[in-house]
Amino acid sequence: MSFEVPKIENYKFYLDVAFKKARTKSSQKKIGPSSDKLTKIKILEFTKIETINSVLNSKLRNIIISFPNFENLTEFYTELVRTTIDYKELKKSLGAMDWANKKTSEFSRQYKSKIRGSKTIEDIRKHSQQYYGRISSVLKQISKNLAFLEETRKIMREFPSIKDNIFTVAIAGFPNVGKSTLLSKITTAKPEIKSYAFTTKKLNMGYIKTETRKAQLIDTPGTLDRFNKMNNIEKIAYLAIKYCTNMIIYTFDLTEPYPLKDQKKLLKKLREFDKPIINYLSKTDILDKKTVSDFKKKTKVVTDLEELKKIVMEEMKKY
Ligand SMILES: Nc1nc2c(ncn2[C@@H]2O[C@H](COP(=O)(O)OP(=O)(O)OP(=O)(O)O)[C@@H](O)[C@H]2O)c(=O)[nH]1
Ligand SMILES: [Mg+2]
Repeated sequence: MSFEVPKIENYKFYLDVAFKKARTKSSQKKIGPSSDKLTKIKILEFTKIETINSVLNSKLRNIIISFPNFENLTEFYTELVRTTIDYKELKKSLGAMDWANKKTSEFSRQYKSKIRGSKTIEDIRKHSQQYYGRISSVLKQISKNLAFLEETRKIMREFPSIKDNIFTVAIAGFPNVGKSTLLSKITTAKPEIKSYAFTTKKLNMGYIKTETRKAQLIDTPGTLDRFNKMNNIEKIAYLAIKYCTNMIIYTFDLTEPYPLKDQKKLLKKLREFDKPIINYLSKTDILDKKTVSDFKKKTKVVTDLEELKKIVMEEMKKY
């Protein structure tokens, strides 16, 4: 399932493209020398109308078909669509594209017929002007729908592509604790790593492979203890953990300004998902040995990456 939709422009853009192409086409049109002036102008106006109609039809149709069909989605994607997208408005907006498409064709037919019956050049000009006005007004009427579809496209662009039916592990924890670094160390993924918090703005995916099996790892951004106040990316991470993961790696960081108390609170929250959790302690290379050993006495935590991978693989065998 792909949620990649090409950029949706504003209505003026589509009018511009259509009118420009109409001018080019009509200037290239070859007309027999025997035609009188009235016939010649009619042929040119026909060419323009047909071009405008065909450009707009194809642009509007492409918008409609570029949006994925939201039926038969997995539970995760169904929830994702439901929580991040105004589905009713989306249907309405796609319906508006269809309406504009039909209106454009209708006016094109109607004005070609008027021009065909015109007796004077002035009449042709008058009908052409009216046609352009009508078409512009149709497109203007779907301006808000185009803007809504573009907003929706941007939201869907953030949807992760999480594979179904594969053992999946989420890496969770406070900002800046080293989640993406961990993903980059135990998989071949190359996520963005920065010294400041909130670096990860989309879910990063990575894979651990054995000869016969594959585990999917999701590096998540942000914290997860405030569903009602979450931004879209946090919601996506929350739903991914809820619906797609079989296991969680919780990253503790003792070098961080985030108090250990808060880090533990978040861990407790994650237990509500009722999935196996392994605790991983990051940045042990810059912690003094005593801090690490004291922490290990109180909390069951892994510091070695090979051991961490082994635990993941063992859990995968149960899956
Ligand atoms: N010394 C040391 N630095 C680390 C380790 N893990 C992460 N860091 C550093 O900590 C900073 C944050 O690392 P990230 O991996 O981006 O942290 P994150 O949890 O993904 O951060 P967000 O995506 O913002 O939530 C970077 O400067 C990393 O280089 C580690 O094991 N040792
Ligand atoms: Mg990160």
